[in-house]
Amino acid sequence: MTHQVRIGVVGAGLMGADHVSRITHRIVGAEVTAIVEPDTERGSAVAAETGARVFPRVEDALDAGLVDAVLVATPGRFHEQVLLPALDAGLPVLCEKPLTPDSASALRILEREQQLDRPHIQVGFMRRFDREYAELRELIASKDAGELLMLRCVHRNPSVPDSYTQQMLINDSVVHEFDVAPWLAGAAVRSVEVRHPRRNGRSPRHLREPILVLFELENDVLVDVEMNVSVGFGYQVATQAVFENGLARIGEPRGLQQWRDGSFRVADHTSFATRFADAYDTQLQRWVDAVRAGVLVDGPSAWDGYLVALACEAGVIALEQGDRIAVASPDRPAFYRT
Ligand code: ISE
Repeated sequence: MTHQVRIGVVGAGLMGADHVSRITHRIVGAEVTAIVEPDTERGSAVAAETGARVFPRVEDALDAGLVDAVLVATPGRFHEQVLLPALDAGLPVLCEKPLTPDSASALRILEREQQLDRPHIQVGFMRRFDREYAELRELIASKDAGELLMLRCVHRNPSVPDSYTQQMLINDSVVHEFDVAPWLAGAAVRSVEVRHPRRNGRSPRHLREPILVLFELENDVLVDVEMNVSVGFGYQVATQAVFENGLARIGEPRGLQQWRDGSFRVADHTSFATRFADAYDTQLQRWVDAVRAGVLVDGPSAWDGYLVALACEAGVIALEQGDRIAVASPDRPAFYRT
């Protein structure tokens, strides 16, 4: 493709607007030509900086012949109704996580995608594009520190909106660890268990959190995730990897350091938008480059999204029942092996 990739962004909420701005100001080789948003006033406000046309339905944007690729940034429950027409039109898609909210709908997407000549969907698990995560993955694969034994993860949000439900601890938040830990360690999830420490008095009344999620991978690596969404003080996503011959840590605060008034302070993030800003940029640039090169996907595929959906379903059962729940992670079909 010699011209700019013409991207249709579906959903003009927080993530959609952020991606529009990223494509317009920081990414090369692409432009936003269509915004799909049922709230046309909101769509027009986001379109203002781009000159993109606003459509209420994805089908209308596709019929207008204005897009070469689709970026899906609606809430997950609307993904299937966008992904299917985009696949029918044979267009590459970058779909914000999750692929879809459950494994049955994810499977429908896989079936439709496999009617095409190659994978067309990339799922927006942006952590895979964070430099430190990539370095840790290389360290694990190199075995320089011996075999990986454990991944000890913290995932802390300052607060969550009232619309955030108990199941979202798994489906909206731990969903990231269900993608990134298998990617780091090179093995799928085998089982999930959820434990509850003392409840945080700061938590919204309808949430029982923090939670401790323990999951085993098929290569016996054990992963623990402190999922904690009412910490107040900041946004932290950090991992300690325990090896046979050493430790590695990523995600430590790296902001401005100050020694003052008898104390030491390091500036830290308060939102995933800044913590993963570089990762979001890299993810989008690499996807655009892949689309221009005709490769279409350079990152987690719809198959990865399906495996995550299976792990999340087990995670929600574990959250509700307290037992260790087995996850049957099927083998990757040839279509998804690159
Ligand atoms: C949010 O939707 C995200 O994807 C963030 O990365 C995560 O940290 C947060 O817990 C989610 O609610």
